[in-house]
Amino acid sequence: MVIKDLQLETVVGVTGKLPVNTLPEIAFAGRSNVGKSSLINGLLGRKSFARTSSQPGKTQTLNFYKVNNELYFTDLPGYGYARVSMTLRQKWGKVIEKYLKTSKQLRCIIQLVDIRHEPTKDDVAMFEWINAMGLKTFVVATKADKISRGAVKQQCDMIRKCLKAKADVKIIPFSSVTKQGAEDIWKEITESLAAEAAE
Ligand SMILES: Nc1nc2c(ncn2[C@@H]2O[C@H](COP(=O)(O)OP(=O)(O)OP(=O)(O)O)[C@@H](O)[C@H]2O)c(=O)[nH]1
Ligand SMILES: [Mg+2]
Repeated sequence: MVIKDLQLETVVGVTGKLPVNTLPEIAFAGRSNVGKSSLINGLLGRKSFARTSSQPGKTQTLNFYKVNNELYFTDLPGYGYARVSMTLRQKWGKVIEKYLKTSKQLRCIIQLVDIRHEPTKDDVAMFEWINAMGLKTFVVATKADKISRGAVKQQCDMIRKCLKAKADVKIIPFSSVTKQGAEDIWKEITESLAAEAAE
């Protein structure tokens, strides 16, 4: 997709009101520091449009990025960030859950996991929840530049097994450094938008 227009349109905090959008939404879920904001930048061909940080917990709001007046990317706060107080974590969890449950425009949730490690308990729980809700999903294994090329397939197989992802769920390795995987991810996004339009 050629990116002509980009806007951070809505920012929702823990007590904020969720927007009622008319364009389709694609959400990015994953634990803190896994690379959600970096993936968004990679897909949009921008260096630092979505704010990233080496410190976990950078994204503390739901950010709706409007792309070409065609769709939204929803950048979600990361889960599993221990240094945020329990109360705040619970509040975030509630806002995220409310969004994923009530958005009428959500077409797909991209589940991010770190390609180097076994998915955490939170990753598994999130993935199970997405599937139980019947939402369309696929997995992006981030930071692929940090392992050898030969290890990529092996790690993706390990991730599939841990998440108990069915054979038709894609697991796409991605690197925000080399941008490997960006095209395949865009293809999945475009397909999930087209699937809805055809219904
Ligand atoms: N080498 C490498 N580093 C990456 C990659 N993706 C993200 N990072 C680094 O990982 C750190 C966290 O990235 P973010 O994109 O801010 O992660 P996030 O999931 O948005 O984190 P929160 O907003 O805290 O939930 C940053 O230092 C990034 O530069 C990647 O593909 N390769
Ligand atoms: Mg972020």
